[in-house]
Amino acid sequence: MTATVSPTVRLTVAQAVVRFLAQQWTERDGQRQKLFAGCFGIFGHGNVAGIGQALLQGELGDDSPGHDQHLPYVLARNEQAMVHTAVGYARQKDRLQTWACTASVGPGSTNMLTGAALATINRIPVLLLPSGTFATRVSGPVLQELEQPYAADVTVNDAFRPLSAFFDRVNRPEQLPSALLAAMRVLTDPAATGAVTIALPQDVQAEAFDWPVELFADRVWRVARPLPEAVDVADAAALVRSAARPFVVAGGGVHYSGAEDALRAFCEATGVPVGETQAGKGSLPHAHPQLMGAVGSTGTTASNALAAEADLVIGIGTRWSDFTTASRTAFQDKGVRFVNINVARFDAGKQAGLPVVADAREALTALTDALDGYAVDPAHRERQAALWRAWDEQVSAAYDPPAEVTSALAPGLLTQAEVLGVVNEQTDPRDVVLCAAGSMPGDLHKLWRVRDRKGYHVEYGYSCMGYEVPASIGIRLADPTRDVFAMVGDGGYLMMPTELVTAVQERVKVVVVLVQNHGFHSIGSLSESLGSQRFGTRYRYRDVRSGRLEGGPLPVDLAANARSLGAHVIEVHSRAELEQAVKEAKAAPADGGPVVIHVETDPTVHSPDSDSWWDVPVSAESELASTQEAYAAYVQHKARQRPLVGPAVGPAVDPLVGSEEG
Ligand SMILES: Cc1ncc(C[n+]2csc(CCOP(=O)(O)OP(=O)(O)O)c2C)c(N)n1
Ligand SMILES: [Mg+2]
Repeated sequence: MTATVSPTVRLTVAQAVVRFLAQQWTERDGQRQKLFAGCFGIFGHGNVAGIGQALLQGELGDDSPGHDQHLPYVLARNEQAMVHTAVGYARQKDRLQTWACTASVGPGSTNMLTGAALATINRIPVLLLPSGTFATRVSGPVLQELEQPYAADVTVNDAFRPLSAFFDRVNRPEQLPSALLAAMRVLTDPAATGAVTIALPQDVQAEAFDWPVELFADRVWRVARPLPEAVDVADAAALVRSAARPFVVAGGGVHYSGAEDALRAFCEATGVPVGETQAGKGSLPHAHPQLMGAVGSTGTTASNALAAEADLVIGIGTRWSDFTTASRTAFQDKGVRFVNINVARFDAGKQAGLPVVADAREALTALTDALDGYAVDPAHRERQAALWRAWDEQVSAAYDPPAEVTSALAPGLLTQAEVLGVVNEQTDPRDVVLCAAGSMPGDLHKLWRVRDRKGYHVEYGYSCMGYEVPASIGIRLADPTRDVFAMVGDGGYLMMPTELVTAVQERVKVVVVLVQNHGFHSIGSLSESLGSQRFGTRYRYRDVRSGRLEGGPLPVDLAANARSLGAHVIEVHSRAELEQAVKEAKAAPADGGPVVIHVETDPTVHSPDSDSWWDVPVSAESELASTQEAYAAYVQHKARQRPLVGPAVGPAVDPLVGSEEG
């Protein structure tokens, strides 16, 4: 017998990484797409030679019409930002496609840490390739090497471990195939996905090796739709049938699974109303009779009234953040139980709920079937309609404030809700609104009328200032048929305006609505409510006499800043000018690069809300009367917090007396 030798190809580790990534596909519902649209990067020592050379070789060697034999390279301006861009892209693609991100040794790599945390918390797949110092250590300590006296093998890249859904470091070429395969498994696993990190020491990247040719064959990763267990569906259906006031909380999992139609069918058949988390907003279109809008701390009066009285809550694809539960005060029925439909067992087990571990679309379809013939009381539907009408009227009034509000504004200023209203009404239903931090995410959650399943993108897992501009580029790259409107506060803008330059370079049309209010409206209000008197939250000169940050406004011109970075800037000073600016932005050329609309708002006009709560601890001891008063209010709110640990299945236990009901 002659031994068969499998053919090999000689490549560097970096060339092997690039060639492998270019051959990965995902498949769901019979549709195939490339897993990686390309690679974002900023070069320095660590990746300029290894990964950089491999990307160049791919780009120069590729003459195929679709450019799909290599990874297209896009130069970003900040490593944190390029991860945000990749996240924006992957979320818009329902997690079926993403980007790789390459960074240089040291600060280039650690700049990606915030992006890694954001991706993992939001369960969004991104591949991070931080570069490392020498595996051989012969030339060490290298420029930018951490060099810890207590452990010679620790590098700054170890900081990615707690932030990543999967981490590996390739110190030998032989380790690469298993690292790559494990990385793809995690990226394409809907329950495990997040930031996936493969640290690549700079000498290893450039090292040559004979790889089995089959490593680079096209590889398809089927994104699973796990089916629910029949007993779980039966138990969930029994819980719904026994409930008088069931309520759905729709999370991001509804979108990622493409379960919107299944949710609509469930709601229409049963009459169960729906509250939405930030990631789940748009699960039902605006004006659907069962849509009660945002739930939780930034919720609508309609959703929060129904949440408070619900005796059964069905969470779908939600991780139950404190904003969703109003820090465990949203659900006040003493026997409330939870059913959690979630592809991740980790999230399905929260609130001591009945875990239905499954794809959201599959589980909803099975539950709708199991509930055949069931519907809520007609009076419950009427109550939903009345609650929604009352809230929606408040939204209309906030979108178009009455003269007594507008006449009190200083000339040239608008209210924030008015800005959101104008953008909502002047954009197309398919356009995407985007935000992450400040006071706008809460207002958008409550007020924005979503008309398309992919029309709303607020990153509120990490709520990271600076996400907006880079993520808007990712969304636009993912779907050039939609205009993207990034709503950015002045604080958020100042954190990461730099990617406007990347948008210019790539001729990517994004519209940034820069809402200038000279500081942190959000944290200012929070500070005031906690007794801290807006301390340190306004952008002001330090006053020479008091030594405090309470002098005049700073002579900062963010419109000029955006212009200097290459954006087309429109400055507006009235509602009519804003309407015109949105029209102009929409009419701007599709490949004309970024448009920035600069608008000033009055941060003292608040949007309507539902008197919900968010738990932020107040100083228990203070010399300030404002803090003492806030602490007294805090203690009262704390008393409304519920443990939410009652078992979902079995007789209800009255937590107040500990006796069984009925
Ligand atoms: C990177 C980062 N740092 C700090 C915070 C805490 N934070 C949340 S909102 C906010 C202020 C945002 O200011 P701006 O963007 O102007 O929005 P506004 O509050 O004025 O609406 C801060 C500092 C954060 N979310 N992200
Ligand atoms: Mg601000």
